[in-house]
Amino acid sequence: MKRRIAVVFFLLLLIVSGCAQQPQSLGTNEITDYQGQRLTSAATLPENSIKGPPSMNMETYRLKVDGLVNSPQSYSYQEILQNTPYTKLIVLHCVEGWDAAILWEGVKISDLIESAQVQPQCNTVIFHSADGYTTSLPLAYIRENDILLAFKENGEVLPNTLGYPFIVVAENKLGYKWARWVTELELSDNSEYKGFWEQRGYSNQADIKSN
Ligand SMILES: Nc1nc2c(c(=O)[nH]1)N[C@H]1C(S)=C(S)[C@@H](COP(=O)(O)O)O[C@H]1N2
Ligand SMILES: [Mo]
Repeated sequence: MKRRIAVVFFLLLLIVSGCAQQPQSLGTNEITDYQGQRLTSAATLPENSIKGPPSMNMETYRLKVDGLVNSPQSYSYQEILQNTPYTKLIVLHCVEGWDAAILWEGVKISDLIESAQVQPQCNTVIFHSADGYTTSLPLAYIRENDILLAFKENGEVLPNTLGYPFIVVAENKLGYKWARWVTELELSDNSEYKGFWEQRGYSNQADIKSN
């Protein structure tokens, strides 16, 4: 009987301690694990952009959707964020040999371009960035894989080094397809278009081998 009381007492103690107020984090909101997988902290990534991270003026920032469209668009940062957000855990692989598992949050690129009324002959999206960098991806790949334009990584607003305000999450493609500091989505019918690294000999396909 005594033992029974002790057990009940112990259980009550567990419940009460479980209800005790948990301390609130005032520091970072960075997510470090997702569904059992360890995430890579952006702070640990090498920064290897062609000219170093550009400083972005968000007062004047616009994301343009143009090229072969009937209704060219020019969106502010806030307008982009009004689209439905999605999250995905996707690994970024750089040709330099490192990779990073990051939980991305962003909007579907297909949602952004449809309102511009894409002309039927389009097969390619060319990405232009604030540092002069360019790269491209097939339009069908973007539509079929729900490719995101991310504004958050691991729960936090993209840091400048990772492309603030926006990075293309080109899943299953090598890092040089992940345009950062994106300022323009140009719809094109040139499937042979070659961006900065592609002109210098890297594969335009850029598929990652394994995984
Ligand atoms: N605008 C822009 N985007 C860019 C680059 C760049 O130089 N400029 N580098 C690419 C490369 S090679 C990689 S691996 C990824 C991630 O680069 P990071 O290692 O500097 O984070 O960004 C890609 N996007
Ligand atoms: Mo890279």
